[in-house]
Amino acid sequence: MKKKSLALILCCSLFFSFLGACGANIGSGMGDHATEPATEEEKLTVVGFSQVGAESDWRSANTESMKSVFTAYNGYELIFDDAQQKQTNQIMAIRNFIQQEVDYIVLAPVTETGWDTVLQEAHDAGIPVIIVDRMVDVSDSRLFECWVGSNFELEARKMCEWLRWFCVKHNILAEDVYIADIQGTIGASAQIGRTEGLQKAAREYGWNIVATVEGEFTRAKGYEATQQLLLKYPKMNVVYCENDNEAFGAIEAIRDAGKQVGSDIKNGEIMVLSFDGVKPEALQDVLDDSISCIAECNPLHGPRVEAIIRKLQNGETPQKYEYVDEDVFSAYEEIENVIVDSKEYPITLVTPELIERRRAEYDTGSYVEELPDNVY
Ligand code: GZL
Ligand code: ZN
Repeated sequence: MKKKSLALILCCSLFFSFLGACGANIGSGMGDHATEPATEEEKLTVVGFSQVGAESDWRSANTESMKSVFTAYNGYELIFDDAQQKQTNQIMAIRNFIQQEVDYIVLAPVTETGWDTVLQEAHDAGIPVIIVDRMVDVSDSRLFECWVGSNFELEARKMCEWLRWFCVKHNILAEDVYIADIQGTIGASAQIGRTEGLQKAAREYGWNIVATVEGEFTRAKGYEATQQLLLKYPKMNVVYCENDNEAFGAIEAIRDAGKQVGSDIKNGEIMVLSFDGVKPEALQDVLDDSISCIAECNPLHGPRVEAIIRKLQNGETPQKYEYVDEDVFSAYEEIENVIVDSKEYPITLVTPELIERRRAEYDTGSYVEELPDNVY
């Protein structure tokens, strides 16, 4: 008997120690012991992204670029928040990210000011913050790791150089140019830079700015603003829209008022200028001479932000400010480039082939920029 019971005890203890070794929950009266912690490579990097809203095609493409990169397949968990263009919602989202102890916070700030307090909270929580698109105006730039975005005033200066050359080539005198500026969201870096660039060029070249009105980067406001401008300023012959969605609204309002949209301002057409160039439809408008020139604003920040996070994870120091590459689109082959601060920027001629290529990229969501290799 003794031998048998001894053998039984021995094989039971062997059996239980075997179970314990493979982590099975053997109800040892110690309560459920934790499941195995995710091994290093399985642990996803959690990124909290506070996005401005969904006011424009640009914004949707920017969101798409981030979502297409920060996937579980790539080792990320993305917590996405749409702030409906309200800073209070963005501040709330950042505080939620801090509570959830995310690994990184990405902020696309709706306007430049009002971020010091909440970015200090993220800093104190030891969560790195990356700013994308517009700039934040904070007292201490250590409150964010880096920024990825556009040089908005440069976009405007390229646009205004194009307009200047267009006038030269078509013998249009500066005093015969009457421009209305339909601004983007007031206080957004894109609005500040695009408005400033136009103001400086108008002063330098002698153009008349008949009005500067708010357009909030939306089609509806672009339509509404243009309707009023047409009534108040019959001499207006250039509508400077600070993004494509405003331009789409302006084009519709000009046509609804029975006027002609186009670059032939000497013969009564009203020229529309715009920024972004994201959707194929915007480039089609350029080909149709409904929009005379678009200064591209590149929304593809996803791959660049991901490259920054990987550098931070590797203990490297990414460059503080990273400007994305941007084009200028026009249908006028007689203007091949513009010069700003003695640097030459080529003008990309819009053709049906370019539009088809852009449509294919856009429709298949492969609208992901090929990064210059210096970014990785
Ligand atoms: C520019 C971005 C602007 C776009 C608009 O980087 O902030 O906001 O030009 C968007 O289309 O709404
Ligand atoms: Zn011409």
